[in-house]
Amino acid sequence: MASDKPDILLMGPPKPVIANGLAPLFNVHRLIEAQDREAFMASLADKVRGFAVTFSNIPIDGKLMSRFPRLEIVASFGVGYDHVDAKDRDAFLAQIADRVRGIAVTFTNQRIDGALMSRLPRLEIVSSFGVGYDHMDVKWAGEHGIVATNTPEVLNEEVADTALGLLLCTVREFPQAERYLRAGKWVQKNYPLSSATLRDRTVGMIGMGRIGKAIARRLDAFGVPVVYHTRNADRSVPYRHYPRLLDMARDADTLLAIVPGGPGTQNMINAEVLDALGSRGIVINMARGSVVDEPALIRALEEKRILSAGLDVYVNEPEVPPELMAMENVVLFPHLGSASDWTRQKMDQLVVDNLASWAAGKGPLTPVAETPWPPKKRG
Ligand code: NAP
Ligand code: 8YV
Repeated sequence: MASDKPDILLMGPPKPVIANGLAPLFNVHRLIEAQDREAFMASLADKVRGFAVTFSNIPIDGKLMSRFPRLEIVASFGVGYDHVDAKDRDAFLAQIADRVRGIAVTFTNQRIDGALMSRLPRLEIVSSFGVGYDHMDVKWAGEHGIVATNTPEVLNEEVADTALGLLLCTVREFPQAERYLRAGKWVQKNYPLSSATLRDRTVGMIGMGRIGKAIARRLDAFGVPVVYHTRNADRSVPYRHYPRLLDMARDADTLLAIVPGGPGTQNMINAEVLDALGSRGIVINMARGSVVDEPALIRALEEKRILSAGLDVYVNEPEVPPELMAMENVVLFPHLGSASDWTRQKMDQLVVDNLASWAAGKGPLTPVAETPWPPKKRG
């Protein structure tokens, strides 16, 4: 008996979360497994209604799309669609505009702004990967009756583990010591003692939300005093609250940022805060690059007005300022917070689950605060 599930052409590697997520809903045809791809596509030309593209290096051009007259949707990995032939890009968006009701965002490096969303008049939901959502204009979405979802909680412990790793690496210079050993220098002389230790430090956390609490719990276990700055004191934690960041920077010697990005936190770690932190000061940024005034941080490090920094995030990722790259006293991670296969799969799954729950009429699982469910009427 013919199945009434729509036929989908899966292009690129069958990533488990995507392939398994699609399998119960669609007849999935895996291009990668075809002996003769041309013949395989020709045999499916009259059936395929959608492409699922699992990597953004696969060119989706007009010539390819025109081979599938029933094609309605190209669901691509990544929100960037620059792998779709530039001259076809507008046509592509226009072609799907009156059908698209949802966007699945699998990486947070592209903006989902009003200009993009307004091109899709039937859009109801943007299901995004990652807990941070400063890449989306959620205000615009909320005003236009579109719900945005993120992937909170499932990554808390992983990001907290990474934060402790980055803190330890920065304070005790572990990456530098490892480079020293690999350069064959240990046989000549011991690596120098680290000038810093966690033993005499107080960590001033900027942010005490889901991930902040998981980091603070680890610091408790390490015997490191914690204080924090947020806009609102959180009565559920025992740490001292500072309503003003500047006051906390004066009292603490280590700042660890784990707040959302966006205008509310833009450049909150600025020259004044760095000077208040002082020459023993260490800055750990697990939040977003925008939270730190990067040029001011570079100057403070160059002029030794603070001791060092450990950074997981940058203003213009994946570009890292050459001044930071050249410094020995900083530790630089390539945005690793949640980057284990185990945790990323949980985040991917929540992107799928939000869409599936919405499609089943039950509402999305984790809408962001700015776009509560059910949405207000379209403005
Ligand atoms: P959350 O539970 O919403 O916590 C956010 C915390 O930041 C709250 O304590 C909040 O307290 C505080 N905050 C918000 N705006 C503030 C402001 N203007 N000034 C001072 N404090 C402010 O979020 P989460 O799940 O812990 O995630 C936090 C952020 O971490 C994400 O948004 C993302 O940017 C970042 N992150 C990075 C990675 C990575 O890979 N490096 C991974 C995951 C998350 P108040 O509301 O009381 O101010
Ligand atoms: C993401 C993150 O992996 O969840 C977040 O906010 O920063 C990371 O966990 C990163 O945004 C890559 O898309």
